[in-house]
Amino acid sequence: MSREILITPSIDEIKSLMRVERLPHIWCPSCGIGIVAKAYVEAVLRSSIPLDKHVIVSGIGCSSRMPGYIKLDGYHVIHGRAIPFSVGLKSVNPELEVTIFAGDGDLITIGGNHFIHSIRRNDDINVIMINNYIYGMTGGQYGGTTPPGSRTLTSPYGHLEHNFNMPLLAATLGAPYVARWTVLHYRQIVDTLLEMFNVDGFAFLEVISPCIVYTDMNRMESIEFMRDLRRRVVIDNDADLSDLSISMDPDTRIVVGKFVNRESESFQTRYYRLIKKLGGDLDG
Ligand SMILES: Cc1ncc(C[n+]2csc(CCOP(=O)(O)OP(=O)(O)O)c2C)c(N)n1
Repeated sequence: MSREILITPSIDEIKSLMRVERLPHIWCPSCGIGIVAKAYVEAVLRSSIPLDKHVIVSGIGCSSRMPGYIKLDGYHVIHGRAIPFSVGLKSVNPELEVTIFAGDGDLITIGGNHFIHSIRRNDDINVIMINNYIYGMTGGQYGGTTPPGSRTLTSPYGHLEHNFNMPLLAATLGAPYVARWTVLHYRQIVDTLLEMFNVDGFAFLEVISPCIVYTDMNRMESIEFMRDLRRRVVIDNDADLSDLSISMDPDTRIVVGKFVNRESESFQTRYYRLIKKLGGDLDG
């Protein structure tokens, strides 16, 4: 049972968990990643889990620079491979609360195969996917979440492919916890993370975030992207998941909320029960 602290941490408490000596950070002005960083730090400080049990894992990309700025044990591994690394970490250290920060390119484009199999197994990890619709760090190539019609470095005349509807994909594969917010929803992100820490299984959060590379190529200012988000966003926890695709069409809604929260025993819980039944010594 969770015993979260209800009081918002002070700025000094937040700073105590940031590697302030590494500032300035690499994120561009108007990037949304820092908002998610602060929300995560707040959730960690308010969680009932000791700081030395929280671990951050990331692959490669702007979003994946997160472990460099947060004063917790962190691992910056190879591109697209944050999930298998985390599964190993969690499987041999089941007391850890492992959270992945990934870009959409890292998680579902280069790393898509790991995503589907980890949800199938129901690994006990938290996955935050910061969706800026492109591979940001390398200059804006399209990936699995790029909305059709978007201009990117590799689709200068408009992207011809469809994008993944991530909450639908995660829920269909069986993830016990699935949510989507935007960087406009700081409070909801904190609240969702606190719930994710208590899930025994794959907890997935998509956060839609502006990227200056993407907005430039689509001939808008990042602030317009944010205004567009604010205008189009609808909170609907009971939404029909097939209705959650993200489109460039300004007349369509972008649905956010907590869509799935159900019990489903994780692989690690099943694994340790088996070890116990076999009389195994976890250290041997
Ligand atoms: C195996 C491999 N392929 C390609 C790259 C080059 N690369 C570095 S960062 C990056 C893009 C990351 O994009 P995303 O995961 O969406 O994160 P963002 O930068 O947008 O936050 C790519 C393709 C790499 N480092 N390793």
